[in-house]
Amino acid sequence: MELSVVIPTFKERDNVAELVRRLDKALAGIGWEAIFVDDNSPDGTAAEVKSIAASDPRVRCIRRVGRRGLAGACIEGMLSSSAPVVAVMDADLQHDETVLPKMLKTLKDEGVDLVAATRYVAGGSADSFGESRGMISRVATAITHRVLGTSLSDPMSGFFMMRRDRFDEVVPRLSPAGFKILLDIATASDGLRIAEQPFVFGTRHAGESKFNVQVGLEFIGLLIAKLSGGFLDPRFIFFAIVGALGLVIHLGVLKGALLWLAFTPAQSVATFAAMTSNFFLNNELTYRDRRLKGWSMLWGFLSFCAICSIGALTNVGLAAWLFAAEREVWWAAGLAGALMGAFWNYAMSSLFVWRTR
Ligand SMILES: Nc1nc2c(ncn2[C@@H]2O[C@H](COP(=O)(O)OP(=O)(O)OP(=O)(O)O)[C@@H](O)[C@H]2O)c(=O)[nH]1
Ligand SMILES: [Mg+2]
Repeated sequence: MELSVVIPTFKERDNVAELVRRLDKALAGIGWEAIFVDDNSPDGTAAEVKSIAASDPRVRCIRRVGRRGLAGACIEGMLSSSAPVVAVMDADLQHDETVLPKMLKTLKDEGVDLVAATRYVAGGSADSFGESRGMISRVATAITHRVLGTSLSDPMSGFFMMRRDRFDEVVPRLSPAGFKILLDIATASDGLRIAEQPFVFGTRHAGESKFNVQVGLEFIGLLIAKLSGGFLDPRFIFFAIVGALGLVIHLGVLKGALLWLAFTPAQSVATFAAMTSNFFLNNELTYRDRRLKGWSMLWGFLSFCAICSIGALTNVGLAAWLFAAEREVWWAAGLAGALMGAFWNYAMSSLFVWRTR
């Protein structure tokens, strides 16, 4: 086994067979395996991979249940490899598999640790992007260069190959949240020797793109995390973004409720509104990779409420006391109470609701 090709999938059933066919052709003469990491796609992607794997031992499927996230899926796929070299590529056939042998050769012959496939050097192209999507990609690339100063010409490509021993070294520092695993690896490791391989970005074969606003938000989270030198975890940044939104909701509801209610009940209503929106947004964004669904979501919401009620007691108590003491400056009292609650909520819900470290 020379090469494991890790392919994260979400709703890619109709691309699987074609991708395996193309890998078989492109990697003739190389000992390879394809590891599909599927987040329990509702379209039956995992079943499709397994039906191919049943007669082709080079194909494997890791089916993850109750978790979502591109970076986490790539990390798990790479961790399951025992080949000396691992590659990551998309399943939608936008990544040109015919450059894989060249990347492997560069890795072996030039003594580098990682070969990043790039659309943004001579010989590469991203013309298949539509106008607006192409613009978003170029702007994000420019911001990344300015903010992080990475040497990668295409930090967003998501198509790369690296030595597995170097991956094993860097993996404890990677974040499973987010979309941009290549950027994370390149910036998390010191002295990684990187080469680039131009490729022509193709058009999606079947299925739909997963690119959306949330992907953009996660990207911003990763940038801030990197800017802080790894001090701030992207998860904490998402929690802070949700918290800031919750604060806006809190103050808006408080202002409205004060039309009908006295301060203390109004602050309680505002707290409940912010708590509810925080739970759902955190479940979708901050803890997306461990998103609660169905009954566990209900259970999670109840325990989140229980944790938050203790936070809310201190919140309302502190705010009411400040409101009395500070001669009725409603927003300062509301803000102080909400902040107090927020710290408690983050620590406790990370531990007990979504059960992260
Ligand atoms: N396992 C897993 N794979 C994912 C997830 N989100 C996206 N993917 C896969 O990641 C790859 C890239 O996703 P795309 O939807 O093509 O997104 P993109 O390439 O950034 O955006 P486009 O340029 O619009 O195609 C595909 O193989 C997807 O199936 C996820 O949450 N979990
Ligand atoms: Mg794509």
